[in-house]
Amino acid sequence: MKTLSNFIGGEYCPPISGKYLDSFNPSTGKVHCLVPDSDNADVERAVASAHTAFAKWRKTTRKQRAAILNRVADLLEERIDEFALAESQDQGKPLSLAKDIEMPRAIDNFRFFAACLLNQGAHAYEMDGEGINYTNRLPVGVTGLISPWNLPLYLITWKIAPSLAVGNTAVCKPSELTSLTAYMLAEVLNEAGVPPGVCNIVLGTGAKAGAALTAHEKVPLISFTGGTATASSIASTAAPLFKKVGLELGGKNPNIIFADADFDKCIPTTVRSSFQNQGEICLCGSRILVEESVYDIFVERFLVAVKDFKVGDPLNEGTNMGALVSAEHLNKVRSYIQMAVDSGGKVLCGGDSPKLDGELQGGYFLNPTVVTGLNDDCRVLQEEIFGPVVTISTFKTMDEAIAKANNVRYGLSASIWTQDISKAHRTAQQLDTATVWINTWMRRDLRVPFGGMKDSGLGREGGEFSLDFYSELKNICVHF
Ligand code: TXE
Repeated sequence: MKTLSNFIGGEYCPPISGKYLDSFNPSTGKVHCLVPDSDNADVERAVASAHTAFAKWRKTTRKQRAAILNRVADLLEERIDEFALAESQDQGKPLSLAKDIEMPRAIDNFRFFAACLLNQGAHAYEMDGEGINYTNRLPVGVTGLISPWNLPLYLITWKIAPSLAVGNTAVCKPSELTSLTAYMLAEVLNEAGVPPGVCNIVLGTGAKAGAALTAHEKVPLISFTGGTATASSIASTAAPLFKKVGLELGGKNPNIIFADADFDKCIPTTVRSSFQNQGEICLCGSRILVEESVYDIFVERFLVAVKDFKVGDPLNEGTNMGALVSAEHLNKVRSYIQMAVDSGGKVLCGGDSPKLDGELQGGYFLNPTVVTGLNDDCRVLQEEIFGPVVTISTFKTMDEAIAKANNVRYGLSASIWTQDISKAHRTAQQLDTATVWINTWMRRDLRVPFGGMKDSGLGREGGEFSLDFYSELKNICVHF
């Protein structure tokens, strides 16, 4: 069993209190590493280290910073198998998903923001021959980066790369449930030449380490990805301190399937958008809305495809879905299935756990679950379940589909399936979500604005939007 430590000032250090938390392998239910239960004192040390390092790091050239970020990417790539295995064992996700999609995306985060940095220009505003304004991006200082457990390395690197690129230093607080790959990243950062103190990692709970970081007066920016309730508490701490805050939160994303959809493409993608990573992705399409005239055929074909989506040992090549992240989360997801039954819903498949052998019997597995027959205002269709549970309901017209899609407090993403291009655009324009995919799902381009409307978040990140968020814009006006 591994005992993890914090990473402060370029060194691994145990929590000052000497206390640790158990971290479980979700596919066996056994403790597989001990995570520091860091508190105020550790955060204080990390912020002090980041603060000292900022003075030098902010003065490095863009070329120097880009070279270091690219080196991080290269070293991660060399160790991709090791990182993918650790991520799978720590989070429960299929090894193939970690290796083929998430680790490459984590690596891309570093390469992408290194390139962004080298390519960025400055805006200038001429004043009719009288003078000119030009606008600089300055680093903000020590950034607090708080990330969740569903895509651990991918989401923490999505924050570290742009923050460091701009010239900030960072104190990262990964989820206490999945700290292993962030801990391993520390070694890569050192080896790549990230100077001591530029990127610190404090492990522990949100209530202690996360809250201390959020409240710290020397941390002027907080980037948070996680649940809406936590975000509300972070926002209320940060607002009176006038911190910059970026919040990427949950979703209750609709998949709108019109009668003319190309089912050969729509069905497999909708199965993935429902159940990839055990449904533990904020972008999962958890509400499937199908045009009434094709409802029966859609459900029939969807169920056939879901039966082929294999749940089991995350380390097996052919596994599509692994274990949920924790026993507590599994219970939460099960409680929504029970709620669906109690509310008169019909469970068409799933709802139970697969029968697995050996050590896997202790894992937090759940079969992909499809529910129909619920009203739109039922909590199962309103709240983020964040597990392998989708509902299917019907609509008759485009307006009804849009009204149903928008009838939730969330506004993260949506998918639309139709071969009628103008209907697709008209629908997309009217959806209250920050991202709309047409005839696809989760096709990411790191340049585009990413974030959420309504209760799905505040602000946008990605490309130039990240560079803006992680910096202060300064305008300089020159009179001719
Ligand atoms: O996340 P939390 P939880 C949703 C999903 C899930 C629900 C709750 O619906 O079921 O949120 O998940 C840290 N101050 N998403 O409770 O608590 C915490 O330690 C500062 C959607 O596990 O939001 C972790 O590092 N930090 C989502 C991070 O916040 C605090 C991904 C996220 O944990 C803190 C995950 C505090 N007071 C869950 N309390 C997405 N958008 O993808 C906790 N943290």
